[in-house]
Amino acid sequence: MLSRRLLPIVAIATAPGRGAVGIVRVSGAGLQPLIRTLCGRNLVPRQATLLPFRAADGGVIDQGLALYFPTPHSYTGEDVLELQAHGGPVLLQMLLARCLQAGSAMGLRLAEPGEFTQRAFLNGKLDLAQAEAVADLIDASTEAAARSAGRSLSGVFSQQVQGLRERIVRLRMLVEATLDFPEEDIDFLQQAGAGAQLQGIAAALDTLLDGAQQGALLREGIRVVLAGQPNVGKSSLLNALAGAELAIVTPIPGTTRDRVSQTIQIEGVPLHVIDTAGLRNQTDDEVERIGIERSWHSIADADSVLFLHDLTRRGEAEYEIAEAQIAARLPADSKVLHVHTKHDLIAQTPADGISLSARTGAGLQALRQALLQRAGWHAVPEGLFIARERHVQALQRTRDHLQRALALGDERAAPLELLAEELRLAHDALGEITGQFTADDLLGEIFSRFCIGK
Ligand SMILES: Nc1nc2c(ncn2[C@@H]2O[C@H](COP(=O)(O)OP(=O)(O)OP(=O)(O)O)[C@@H](O)[C@H]2O)c(=O)[nH]1
Ligand SMILES: [Mg+2]
Repeated sequence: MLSRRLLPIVAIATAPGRGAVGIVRVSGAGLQPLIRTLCGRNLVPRQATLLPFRAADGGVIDQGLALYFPTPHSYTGEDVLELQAHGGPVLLQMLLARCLQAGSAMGLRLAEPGEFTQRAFLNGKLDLAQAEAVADLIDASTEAAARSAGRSLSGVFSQQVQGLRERIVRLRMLVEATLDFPEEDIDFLQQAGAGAQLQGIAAALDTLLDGAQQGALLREGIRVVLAGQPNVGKSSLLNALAGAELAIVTPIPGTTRDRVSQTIQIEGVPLHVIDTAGLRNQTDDEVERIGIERSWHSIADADSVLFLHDLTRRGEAEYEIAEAQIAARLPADSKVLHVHTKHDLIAQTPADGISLSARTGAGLQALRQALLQRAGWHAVPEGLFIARERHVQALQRTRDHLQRALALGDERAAPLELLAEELRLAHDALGEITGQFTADDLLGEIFSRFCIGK
């Protein structure tokens, strides 16, 4: 189902900046005339040819490799031309401009972000979850995320979604056949094992949802905010977790003003740690006041808030009052993890929360594990795939419809139409993941987040 009416597109496919090689990529229908203009000859499909890239006046812009992938055996499914030149930004802009000029008669234009991959999707080269995995592979911030994006791209996730959809289709056919022939009754469904099938599907969906939640964690990571009074050791903890001197540490309360953030990883899960200005009510310093305001914004956005308490100041009246004031303003308990700092100075610790020392590193490992556990991460099963929040939500909706279908199955008097409808909705929700049932505006949003040239 090649969409012939799409005009050809062109973009620089390599990252901006200087490099050994830079690639300009063209995709569209009927690229041969353009190839003859740019390369001065026809190209043998899928064979690298060293040749000069010609300017309009016949001069040579650069010498490099040209590659031609005729439809349908290309990334996009259309004709694709790749010009591999030297990786200079000015040179690549010249080559791009030359392509646009040579292709103007055929309507060649600059590609939008993600447009090559969007065409691959439209031409059935990739499904939507695989197309998203392309972007996730490029954006992966840890090795584990990159590996699982690779697995999603190769179709591991899509196949599981597809397998479940097929099982739901078979069940729907059974239910709808019963609807069409009212003389068949519910007993017919029972004899055909519909209930057991539905239970099997629901169980498989739960496993897939769990995998997708893990995959989404790998992709999105966890936002952790370090919060507490001035001088409790927030910046020291950030530095200890990151293993680098990122934030300034001094004995002066109110050292940190701006947010300092760093992405580290625990077992491959990206952890976005944000150090904030110490929270206090009174300050004459305008900069610190703004910093504190930002701290509260960061806290509101966090997945997890580490509320740091200074063991050396426990019991001081003024300190305890301020602690209570902060506690009252923090979000729901489930988000907050209590951390007692400077354990190297004070051996005795409260029973709740985690005690640690940024100075010696004691307790850091327990903190890392607690963060992973709170985020719902469990031991990495082999064959993990990357997933997005969008996928998790679609799977949750599928699960809701399946649960409702199960409940209807238990009620003998429930109308079959309702069961059929829940199964249809479950089927559609699954189809959103791979793109069978996806609104155009959602597609636009997904692809617009890609980089140009992909
Ligand atoms: N002994 C000991 N001292 C620590 C530890 N963590 C922090 N400190 C000291 O406590 C003081 C304050 O540390 P910071 O990390 O700057 O505290 P902060 O919470 O970022 O402070 P503000 O940025 O002012 O809000 C510094 O003198 C640190 O050296 C620790 O684990 N053990
Ligand atoms: Mg600080």
